[in-house]
Amino acid sequence: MFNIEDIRKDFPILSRKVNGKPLVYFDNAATSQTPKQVIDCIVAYYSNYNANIHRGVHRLSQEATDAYEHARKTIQRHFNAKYTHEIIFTSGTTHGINLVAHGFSSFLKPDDEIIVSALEHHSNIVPWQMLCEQTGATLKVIPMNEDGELVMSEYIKLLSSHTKLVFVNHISNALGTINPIAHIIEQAHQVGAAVLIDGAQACPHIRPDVQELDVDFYVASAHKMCGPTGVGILYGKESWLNTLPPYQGGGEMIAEVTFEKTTYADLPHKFEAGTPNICGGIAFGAAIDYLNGIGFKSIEAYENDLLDYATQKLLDIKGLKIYGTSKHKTSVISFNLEGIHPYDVGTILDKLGIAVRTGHHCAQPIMDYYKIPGTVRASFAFYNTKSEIDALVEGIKKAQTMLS
Ligand code: 7TS
Repeated sequence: MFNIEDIRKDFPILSRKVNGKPLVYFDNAATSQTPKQVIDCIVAYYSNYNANIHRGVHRLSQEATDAYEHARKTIQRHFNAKYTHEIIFTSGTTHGINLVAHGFSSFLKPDDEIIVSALEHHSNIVPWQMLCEQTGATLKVIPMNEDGELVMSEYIKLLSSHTKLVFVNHISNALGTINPIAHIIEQAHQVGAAVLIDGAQACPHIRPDVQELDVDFYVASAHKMCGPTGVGILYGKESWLNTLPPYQGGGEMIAEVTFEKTTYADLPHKFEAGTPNICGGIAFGAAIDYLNGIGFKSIEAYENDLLDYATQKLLDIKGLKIYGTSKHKTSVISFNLEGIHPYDVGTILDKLGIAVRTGHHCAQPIMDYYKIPGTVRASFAFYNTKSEIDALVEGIKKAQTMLS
C-alpha cells in the first residue's frame, strides 16, 4: 500500500483553500486532479518540443511524433490491446462513442436492434438514438433494479439475431455500480452482436484487459485518469476498425487525394483527421505511467476502504438515503437528505470547501427510475482521506440543520 501523505504531495491543487477552508475534492467522477508528474510533462512539451507531428522532417517534429507514438504504445500496453494501431486517440469518451455510432450508420437496417442499459450516461444514449433515427433500427434498454444493478435475466431476453450492437458502461457514473461486462460481452457475441464498453468511470479505478474481455470497442477519457481534458481513446479490434468508415475527413487520414478519388491512410491514422491534441496524448501516457506506478491493486484496495468507511458514516445520518446499493460498486456515493433539494446541500458543502456534484449527473433515466430530480454525488479517488470523509459528514449534518 502507498503512503497517502506522499501521494497527496504529488497533487498541488490539494493544498489550496476554498472559502477559507482546506479543499476537499469529492468530484472525481466528473474530472480527476492532476499530479505534478503530468503537469511537468505538459510544461516540458510546450517548453522544449512543441511541434506538429507526422509531417515535419525537422528535429522538434520528430521529437513530438516520437513522444506521441510512445504514449500510444503505453496506452496499448495498459489496456493489453494486441496492436498499437488499435488505439485511436480521440477528444474523449463522447468522441469515441460518436465515432463508432457514425461508423455503424452505414451498416444498420430497419429491423436491426441496438441494446443499451438503463444505467447509461447521456453520451451513451443520445448517439444511439440519433443512429436509430437515421437507420430505422430499434433501441432496446436493459432495465435496472432498486439497488442500481442491471437485470441480467431481462438482458438475455432482449438478445436475438436482430441484435447488432450492445452498449453498456463498465461502471455507472451516477451510482458507481460495476456492471458484469464479461458476461454481457459473452452473451452478445453468442448472437453475433458487437459490444462497446464505455470505460469512462472504470479506468480511474481498475485496469481493463481488452483481449481477455474480448470486447469489440472500449472508450475512455484521460481527464478522469489524472490526465488532461480534451483527449481520450477508442480501442477497437483491428477487424472492426478496418470495417468502419472514417469519421471525419481531413489531413493525416488519407493515403492519396485527387478530385476523382481519395484513399484512406492505414490504422490508426484513418480515424485521426487533423492536428490532434498532441500534448494531451503525451500527457495521457504520463498519467497512465503515474497510475501504474502506484498500482491499480493498491488503488482499488484503498478506494474500497474509503467507500466502506464513507458508506457506514453516511448511513448513520438520519434521513439520508443512498442510491446505488450494489455489492459490486466503486467509490461513488449518490445520496439525498429527506425533504432537501440536492442543489442546496451542494451549495452549503461548497461554502465549507467541499466539492461534490449535484443534479442528474447526465443520467436522467436513472433519476426517473428513482423518481427524484437528482442526487448529491461524492466520488472518491486514491488521494482522498478518511478525515476528508469526516469533514463531509460534518458538512452534511450542518446542511441538514440549516435547511430543515
Ligand atoms: N460516460 C460516462 C460513464 C461518464 O461518466 C462520462 C462523463 C462520459 C461518458 C462522458 O465523458 P467525456 O469525457 O466525453 O465528457 N461523466 C461525467 C460525470 O459523471 N460528471 O461529469 C462528467
